[in-house]
Amino acid sequence: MDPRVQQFMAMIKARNPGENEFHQAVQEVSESLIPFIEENPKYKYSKILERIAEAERTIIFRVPWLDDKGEIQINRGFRIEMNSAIGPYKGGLRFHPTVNLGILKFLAFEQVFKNSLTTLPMGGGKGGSDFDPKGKSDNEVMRFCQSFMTELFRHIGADTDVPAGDIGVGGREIGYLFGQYKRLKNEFTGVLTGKGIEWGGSLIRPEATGYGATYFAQEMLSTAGESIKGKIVCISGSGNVAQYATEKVTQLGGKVVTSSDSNGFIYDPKGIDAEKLSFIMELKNLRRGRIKEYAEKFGVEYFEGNRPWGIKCDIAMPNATQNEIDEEDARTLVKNGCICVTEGANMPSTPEAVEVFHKAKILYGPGKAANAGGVATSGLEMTQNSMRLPWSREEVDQKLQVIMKNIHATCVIYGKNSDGYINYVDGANIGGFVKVANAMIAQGVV
Ligand code: NDP
Ligand code: 2IT
Repeated sequence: MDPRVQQFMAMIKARNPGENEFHQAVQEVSESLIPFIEENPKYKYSKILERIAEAERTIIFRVPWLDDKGEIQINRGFRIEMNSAIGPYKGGLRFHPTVNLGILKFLAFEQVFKNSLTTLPMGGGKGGSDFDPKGKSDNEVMRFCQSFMTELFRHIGADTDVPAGDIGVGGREIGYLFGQYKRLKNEFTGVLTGKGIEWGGSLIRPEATGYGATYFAQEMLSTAGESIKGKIVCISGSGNVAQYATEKVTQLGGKVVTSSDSNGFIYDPKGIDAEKLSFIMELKNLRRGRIKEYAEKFGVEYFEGNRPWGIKCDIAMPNATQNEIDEEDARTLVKNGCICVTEGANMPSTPEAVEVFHKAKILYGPGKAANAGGVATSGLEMTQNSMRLPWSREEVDQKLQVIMKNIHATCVIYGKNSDGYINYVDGANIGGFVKVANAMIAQGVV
């Protein structure tokens, strides 16, 4: 490891003990940025890297609620307000039993660079709770969301901090959170994104992360004279991002052969077409069941406790969670002829897996670039809310496509090596950094 990175990481680890995912995210970014900062000393003297790795504000709170049996339950709520140099804090809320401070800090840190890449005026933040929505009734989820917002509301606002969804937080949860915010503040504002279409939401926001990751894959493939048409695609996850990635890949002529949840994956060699996808949407979004049911319904194989990366594919789209592709999975993908990895999830590949992709010189689009379409469309929702005017589906989709093209172009500017290989990790990290860093310098020591 570069001794300068080693020294910086020793400081980060000492200040943030035990937060492994946060260390992982900061190390990846510092490996790209430290050489760049050496060449641009104004960032060094202003200690931008040291400042950017320290949250502006961290809020941790108790979330008590009553379950259906009348028993008191206690969860922990968080909001990490990471950086507001270029706009109000912006980023999702995750409700999952694995949520802790280190995971939300890694997500908030990534969000700063991702939001900058979108070109829209959004700072970075992330929040959530260790609450597990699985197996809870709608009423329990509502009472939890109301209690969560009863504390969070005093820290957020349309010009301060604008949360949205992430794992375990979809349209239902955003509805309950928004209702409680409005009641407490007596204000109807764009304080959350991912809202219902009848009450301030943007068309295409539910689709945007999965669509955007597919558009990004398209851009990467075009640099190699390739396209999605006719390609076999392995997708992990079966939630919001996975569903709409499956839809867009299929529309563009690719064949998605896998879908998964935390219990296992299904392999459908004929491809998950529109009809089968609507079964997944109903299964996951309404009945809240397990992906295993797909195998029973359509007579395909189900692999309990496994991830889909052993299935031969041209394109891999990890759309579930962090560190879901390890070194061995990456080797298997490359050995099986995979030419492109586009990350709908945040940090789904371990550092060792990323090294395998880079050594094999395949197209590798890291989450902060590839999945930025979701937050970009949240930014478009904020614009529509401020104007109090809705845009059509086509208009938003068009803007999303332009934004994904621009993010790709930024990655090429900052990530192209002398041999022509595009290192999208360096491209996204440096491309996302410059605007935030310049804004921080302009705003003084704050
Ligand atoms: P959802 O909650 O809608 O879906 C998550 C999916 O991933 C489910 O299939 C879930 O399975 C699976 N999953 C979650 N945790 C694990 C785990 N520990 N191991 C294996 N599988 C797991 O979330 P989203 O689709 O919104 O988010 C997916 C990823 O995309 C996350 O990394 C998120 O941060 C990222 N992302 C989301 C954006 C958005 O707009 N929603 C924007 C940008 C990135 P199960 O049902 O069994 O839990
Ligand atoms: O990781 C992400 O970018 C999100 N979960 C979406 C954030 C947002 O504010 O739309």
